[in-house]
Amino acid sequence: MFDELRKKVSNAVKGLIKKEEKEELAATPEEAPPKQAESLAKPEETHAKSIENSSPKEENPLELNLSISTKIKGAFLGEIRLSESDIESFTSEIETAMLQADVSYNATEDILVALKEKLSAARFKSKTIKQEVLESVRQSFLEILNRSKEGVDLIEFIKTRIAANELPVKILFIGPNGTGKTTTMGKLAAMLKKEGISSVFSASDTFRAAAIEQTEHHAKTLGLPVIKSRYGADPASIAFDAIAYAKAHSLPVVLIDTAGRQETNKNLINEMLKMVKVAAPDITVFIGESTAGNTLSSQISEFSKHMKIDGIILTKLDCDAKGGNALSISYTTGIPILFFGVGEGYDSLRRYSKEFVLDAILPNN
Ligand SMILES: Nc1nc2c(ncn2[C@@H]2O[C@H](COP(=O)(O)OP(=O)(O)OP(=O)(O)O)[C@@H](O)[C@H]2O)c(=O)[nH]1
Ligand SMILES: [Mg+2]
Repeated sequence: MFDELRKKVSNAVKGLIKKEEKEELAATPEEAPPKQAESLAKPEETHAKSIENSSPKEENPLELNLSISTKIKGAFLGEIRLSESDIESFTSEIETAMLQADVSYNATEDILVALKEKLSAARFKSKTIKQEVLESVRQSFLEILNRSKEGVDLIEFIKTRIAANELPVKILFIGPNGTGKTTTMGKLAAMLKKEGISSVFSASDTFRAAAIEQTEHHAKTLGLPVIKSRYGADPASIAFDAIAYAKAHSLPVVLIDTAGRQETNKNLINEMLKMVKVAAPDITVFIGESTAGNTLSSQISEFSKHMKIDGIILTKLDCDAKGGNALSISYTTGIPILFFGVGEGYDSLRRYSKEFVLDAILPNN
């Protein structure tokens, strides 16, 4: 996940630094004779090649024309201030990388404004410029993540409700077809179980073939109860029964599966609204697959026109080399990400955190 974006950010920084180093060496022949310059440049090139993973195109991604004043100041003061053209070239490389990685246009533009400001104001030390530039990129990305609403900590929320004896907590899983709703419901049940919290499943997808059996399978594997009916039955009435079961058996959580639906299908959206009315979920989670790219935010926005969505779980991040959605989806939709799905197993649900996203996107050296 995030591999493409990380590689491109890494290339952009390396391109900037490589050029910077060459220019600096050229400007101080007495301090850095040509032979030494060559031997200094080589390890960097070799290192860059090995990281850039063999694509000849990516070996020298940036051709920056550092201004003469940049290199002279850098050479004499040991301090580098990037010229406007340096910054323009570098940020346009970052911009392309972000857009290609499915980061939304608005988020990209806002990140670039922040980044340009930071780079213009900064005085970099020659020896640590790479780390310092990367830190500027990290801070700019962080500012975008900070603008998103904080999501509820689901586990803490449930624990608080248990302590207050306001039960059961009802969690509804919605989203388009095949995004991972049922699987994620199973993963969440497993995570809760590890915390000592039991759930009951509501097999409210009565539409797709084998959907009920899929939920039953999770229930059996995890040793949890499932409330089900026949195919074609009213999904809302199954949710109603599951809630009654939870109350009768003092189970703190009801996990309600739903059939996949497109936001354009009026009948299915109406069916969903009935479910929301009957079950009155405490938390409605939109399950979206990261691989859906830029269509994901419009799907979420369309769904949220009909019902309140409390959080997003972004699945299949393990299958998505781009991963840019993780950076911008909350920014674009205004709805926080709660978890990432990073595989098919029960243990492949990761809690969202800004650090998790930044560490995954940015090269660490
Ligand atoms: N690699 C990977 N696969 C996932 C992830 N989450 C779900 N899947 C797989 O995606 C496929 C669809 O998952 P489901 O849970 O059936 O999706 P759904 O949204 O319930 O599908 P419908 O009920 O048909 O709308 C299954 O093969 C899952 O194993 C994930 O995070 N990573
Ligand atoms: Mg399903």
